[in-house]
Amino acid sequence: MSSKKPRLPPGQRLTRRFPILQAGNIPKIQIKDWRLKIHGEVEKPLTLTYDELISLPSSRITCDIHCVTSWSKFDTVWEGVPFKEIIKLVQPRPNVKFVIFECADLGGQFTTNVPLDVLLDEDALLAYKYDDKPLETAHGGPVRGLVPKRYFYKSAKWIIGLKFVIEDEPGYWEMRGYSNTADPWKEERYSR
Ligand SMILES: Nc1nc2c(c(=O)[nH]1)N[C@H]1C(S)=C(S)[C@@H](COP(=O)(O)O)O[C@H]1N2
Ligand SMILES: [Mo]
Repeated sequence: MSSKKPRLPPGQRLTRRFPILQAGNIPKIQIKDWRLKIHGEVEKPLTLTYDELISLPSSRITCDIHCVTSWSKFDTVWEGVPFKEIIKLVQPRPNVKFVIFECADLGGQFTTNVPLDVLLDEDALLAYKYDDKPLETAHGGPVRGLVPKRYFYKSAKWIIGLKFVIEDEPGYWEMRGYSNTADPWKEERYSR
């Protein structure tokens, strides 16, 4: 008997395409105008330009992604700054438990919330390349969050802010019936 974990989470279908999904319109952000404001409960708040971000230590990872609408895509290749590097720079206060990803779309109203411990994993990135090319606008460029261990709505496109918080703040989809924890392996699609 094999106890090997299947590669496709429960209820998912494999796609070879890369669907483009967002709640509103795709915002246009010029790299020269892009800023990432890192704030909240941190010792050293910081605003990064694109050049400053890409000069930080980076990693290139291959991972599978899983959308709550039930498509999964295997072996996606990303490059970006591991979230851990951001933590080193800003030094969250000891009681910080969540990070709110703040995005440029929906007039700045799209957010998603991720527990800090999930972002300590090596595969949690601020991604600026996909398939070894600059991240396309449609997929969240210049920079998006990548949190492959959660459904893909936790991977925020067009990020412009990271807010470190003590109390959880459910984001756009999390307030609209989707799971706050969003673990594809437990099939946590909807909130109860
Ligand atoms: N800023 C922002 N990020 C977002 C979304 C969004 O509407 N706005 N949608 C989420 C959802 S539901 C999914 S499935 C993925 C889709 O990413 P993709 O278009 O690169 O496939 O982005 C996530 N991140
Ligand atoms: Mo999604």
